[in-house]
Amino acid sequence: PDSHKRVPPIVTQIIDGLTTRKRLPEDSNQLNRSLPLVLLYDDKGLELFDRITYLPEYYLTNCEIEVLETDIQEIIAEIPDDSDVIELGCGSLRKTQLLLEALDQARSGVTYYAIDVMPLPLHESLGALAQRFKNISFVALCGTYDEVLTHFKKAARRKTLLWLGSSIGNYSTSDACKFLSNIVDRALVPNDAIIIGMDRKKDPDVIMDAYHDSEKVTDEFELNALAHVNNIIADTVATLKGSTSPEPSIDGLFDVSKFDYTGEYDEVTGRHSAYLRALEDMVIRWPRELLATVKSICGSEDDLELKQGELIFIESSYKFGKTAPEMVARGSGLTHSVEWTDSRGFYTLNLFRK
Ligand code: AVI
Repeated sequence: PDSHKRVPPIVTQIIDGLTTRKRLPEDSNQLNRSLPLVLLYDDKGLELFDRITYLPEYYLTNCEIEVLETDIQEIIAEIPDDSDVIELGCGSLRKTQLLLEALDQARSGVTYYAIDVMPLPLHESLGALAQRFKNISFVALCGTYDEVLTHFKKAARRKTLLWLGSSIGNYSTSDACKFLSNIVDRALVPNDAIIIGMDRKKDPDVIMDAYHDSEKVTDEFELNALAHVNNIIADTVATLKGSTSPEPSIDGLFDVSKFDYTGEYDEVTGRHSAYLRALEDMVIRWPRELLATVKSICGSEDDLELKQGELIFIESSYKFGKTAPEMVARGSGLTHSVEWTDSRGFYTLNLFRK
């Protein structure tokens, strides 16, 4: 009867998102089932996202690299000797290398901290970099930002946080401000800096192409969230049953082949929304071991019924207007001090100070 107590939080979030239809931020009428964004980033998802960053249509990465290449001297002028550079969510480090190369030549005593929730990619990529740069010390910190960042407030050294890749766009502006305020309070002292990559609003066709590439890597990336759900559910059921490896008879919740990926861009809010769409009517039965949890979350043990065409919301990717950096600054206790842009004005790097 109390088995739901042993159910991991991600499973309760999955059940809650699938059983209740919620309003998207800034959307007055659309109610959707949803899945948590983190489901996009298992090992397979990280690999697919890395492939996305090399696609010709996914201009964000190339624009960020262009800004880093063009304005690198101005950028590193903001980062003093003997200071800490702390990157939130480091992924493949392809872009960070540009910054590190310049710092390695022009500065002494800089320590680069990479913070990520995923231990493996973090150590692999950092090890190689640490070999190359002789004037920079490297530290990999694995954990949530909350766990890790508090440690920095006490340090006497100046700090520059990096939040690149327009990851801020995966949050609504109010959630981004909450996230940043928390970081500002926990980790920064006056004059510390944070550099944030922000993708700009632009021709909707360019944005739609970036999220609907011709090789369909994005489709694979978004649909992989369903396979990830299946793995999590199968593992949880196996654990609840007390067996060591998931039974082959339990393959999770979804038949992934019965879904496709669809997305839409709204020019007014600047939001690209990604959804997983049911290709036919389906009835999804909850595993017996999870029924108590399902009931405690939504009040019934009913099967999950999806109608053909029904959408499960998975990801927002916001694009920002010209005044957005000021709004972000105001909402999170920072001042916006510099903006660097690529030649097409597609993408900006923004320096904020506490
Ligand atoms: C990680 N994040 C900023 C990417 C984005 O553009 O929202 C993830 C992504 N989703 C689809 N393509 C890339």
